[in-house]
Amino acid sequence: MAIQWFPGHMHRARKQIAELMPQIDLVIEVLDARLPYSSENPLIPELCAGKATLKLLNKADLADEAYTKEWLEHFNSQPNTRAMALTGLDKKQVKSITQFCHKLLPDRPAQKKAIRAMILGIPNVGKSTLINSLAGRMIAKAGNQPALTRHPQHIKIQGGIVLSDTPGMLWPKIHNVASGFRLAASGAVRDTALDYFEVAEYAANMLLQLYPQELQTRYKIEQLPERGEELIDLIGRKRGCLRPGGVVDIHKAAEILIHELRGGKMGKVTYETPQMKIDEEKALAELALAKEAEEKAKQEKNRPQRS
Ligand SMILES: Nc1nc2c(ncn2[C@@H]2O[C@H](COP(=O)(O)OP(=O)(O)OP(=O)(O)O)[C@@H](O)[C@H]2O)c(=O)[nH]1
Ligand SMILES: [Mg+2]
Repeated sequence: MAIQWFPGHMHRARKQIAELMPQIDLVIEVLDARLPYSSENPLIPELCAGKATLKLLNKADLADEAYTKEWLEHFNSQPNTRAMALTGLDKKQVKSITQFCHKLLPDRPAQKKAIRAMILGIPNVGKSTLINSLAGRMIAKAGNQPALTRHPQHIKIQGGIVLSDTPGMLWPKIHNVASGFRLAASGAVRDTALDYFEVAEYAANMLLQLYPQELQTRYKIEQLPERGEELIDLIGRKRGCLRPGGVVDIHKAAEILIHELRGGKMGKVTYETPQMKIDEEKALAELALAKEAEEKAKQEKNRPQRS
């Protein structure tokens, strides 16, 4: 089942962001460094209409450094955009954001008027934490739970910048099924809105493909299975998640895998690479074309025949 989570408060947030946008000089889009492609909100280009954008690849402490480097090159080659990777909990790293903001708006007269920047991003990606690190005090509510911030909030920070914190936002339809699973695995979707086993199965397959050694070390497995489903079963056995009769409690095992992945227990793990983005977008475009052709053929078939 595809992942979808776009509750009422996100609809409201979308409207509020659109209303505030004319007063904004700069957009700071916070991405998750582990999934920079899937955490890019497709509503943002339309909401921001050509404003200068700073892409922050946050939670870099949890991501694979080599892939983060590749992703930064990818984003920095886009027009009117700068990207940087950081750990929002690290106040020293966060301080460099203000310099980046000034670099993106070089024509703005320095001390005259504060830069008005809006922080946007998916739920639980670390927007409020960044604001708190920048402000040097707990000013925005932050915590490990998606949809904690419910209303936009404006905060003046040092360096001539006023920041708006906004509620985390997903989008009405996540077309790429794999992206939906990565978002869910990262913690961007309320747990009540997802099937843990399906998400864990996706994550297990992803780890088998990209991080087999880390899996072997973490779960002390000599011979890895081929399929995610078998891996979850094996983790369940290793961790004693057994129901009466020796049957593995796969939901418990799935929970262990997801929590340990989110908590960085397997080391620095990136869920997707720039090459995966290219391949998946190509496959999605082909699928859309095939659907369109099928639709056309159907219409042709149903068109009344002229005699
Ligand atoms: N490991 C790690 N955790 C982080 C980082 N930044 C934030 N977090 C954690 O991520 C969780 C979510 O942080 P928030 O700042 O509340 O996220 P948010 O984007 O404001 O979330 P919503 O308001 O729910 O959309 C918290 O538990 C933070 O401590 C980071 O760079 N690295
Ligand atoms: Mg928040």
